[in-house]
Amino acid sequence: MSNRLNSTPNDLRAFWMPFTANRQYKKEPRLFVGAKDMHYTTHDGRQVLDGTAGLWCVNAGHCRPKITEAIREQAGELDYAPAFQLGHPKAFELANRLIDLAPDNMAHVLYTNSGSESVETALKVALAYQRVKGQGSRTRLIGRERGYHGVNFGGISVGGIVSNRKMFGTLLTGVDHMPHTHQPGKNAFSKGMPEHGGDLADELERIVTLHDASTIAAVIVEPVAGSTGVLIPPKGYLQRLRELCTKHGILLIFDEVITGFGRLGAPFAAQYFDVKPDIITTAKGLTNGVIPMGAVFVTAEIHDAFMTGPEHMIEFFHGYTYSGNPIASAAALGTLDTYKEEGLLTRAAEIAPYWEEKLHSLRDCPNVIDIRNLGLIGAIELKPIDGEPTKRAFNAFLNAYNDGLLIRTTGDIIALSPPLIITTEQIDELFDKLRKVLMNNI
Ligand code: PXG
Ligand code: PLP
Repeated sequence: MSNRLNSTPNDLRAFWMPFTANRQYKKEPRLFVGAKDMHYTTHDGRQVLDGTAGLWCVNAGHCRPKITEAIREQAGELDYAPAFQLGHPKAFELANRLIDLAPDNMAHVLYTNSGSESVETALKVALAYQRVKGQGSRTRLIGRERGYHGVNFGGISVGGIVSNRKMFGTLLTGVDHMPHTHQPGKNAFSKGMPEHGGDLADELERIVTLHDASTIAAVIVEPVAGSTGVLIPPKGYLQRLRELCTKHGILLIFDEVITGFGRLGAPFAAQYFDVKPDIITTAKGLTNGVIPMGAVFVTAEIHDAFMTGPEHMIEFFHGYTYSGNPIASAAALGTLDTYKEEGLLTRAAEIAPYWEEKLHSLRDCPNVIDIRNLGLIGAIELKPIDGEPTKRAFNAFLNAYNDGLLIRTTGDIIALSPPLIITTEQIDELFDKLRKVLMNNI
């Protein structure tokens, strides 16, 4: 018998789904067939309130007309233009718009197609920069435990999520990790930034002592760790990391794939925390999640270091077929217009106090062992069921979905990150639904 599946259009077997319990899913599939603003429509015709902005990316809400129209128009005008040695106007226009929004030390943009590619690009820029500066011995990359930097080899090497690493061999060599900042014993139920743990940044000093600064190219961290289950940086932590990187000539990379484009109430976390990294990685909210695209921002100092040698020579041997793709660029411009017209890149700052109050009101629900928040991000950590880790949160996810609410779970942590257009009434609805789920013996 052939190994080929006898496929009909609605046969679910051929698609090996990403980060999914495939067998469970295919027994009890959940499909979205439509979306508008704060809601998805399911295949069985129900409305689901989007508590997660898709996967942290649909910051302006779903099917927004400016974005849809920009894509439609671009597809009819210029579908594709080669990315190497050629260009098209919207990629340049977008880069300028992004630099206007970015922290004021950022001067140039490299395009990618995802957060994972943004991370690979940033790590390569950092290594190559040290080399063009005559510091070729700086080859080490420092990440952090529980960090998520996408799924490609560089990203999982500097990342610190064990299940994303352990199956894939020895990864990149010359990588070290700082400790994560999660200290539930001291910081449980903190509102906003935790008091304890700022000194954990000094672990970088220990790593520098171990390897010597002359071997270290860059440190990469998420300003707020998202994927691992939302870890908010302790007070003073990011400032201290910046000081140590500057002192030792190490580049600081902020991975802002989740925090970028308004999630905290400023365009970027670097601005929210008032800490200036040397490189910023973005994706997701750049196009409202609608078309795959990422962008890496770098300082003038980094860019200019490459601009040497004969002018006909390529300065940086890196790029993707789809870097700055016309339709993605148009989608990003439509997205930035939408953010601007509706003040969405600062809206989280206005609504965060209400969000925080409602989120922390779930503290009395059974099995809740921690609640964390910043901007329009929230997390509820549940006590695992004995011998069945992740099951309680997964049950919560299924029950919430059936009750018309989309939440995201990692391990036994529920993560919330709604579109930035959420109203206070919808925040009430979200937490009423979630309370019901948590009270219901999951
Ligand atoms: N860096 C960070 C900080 C991320 O959060 C990536 C890189 C990779 O982006 P791409 O576009 O390659 O997926 C991410 C992505 C979750 C979740 O539920 C988080 C991500 C992706 C999917 C789900 O926490 N983060
Ligand atoms: N694999 C092959 C065989 C290719 O020719 C290319 C690009 O030309 C790639 C991978 C990389 O693809 P992309 O530029 O879309 O990342």
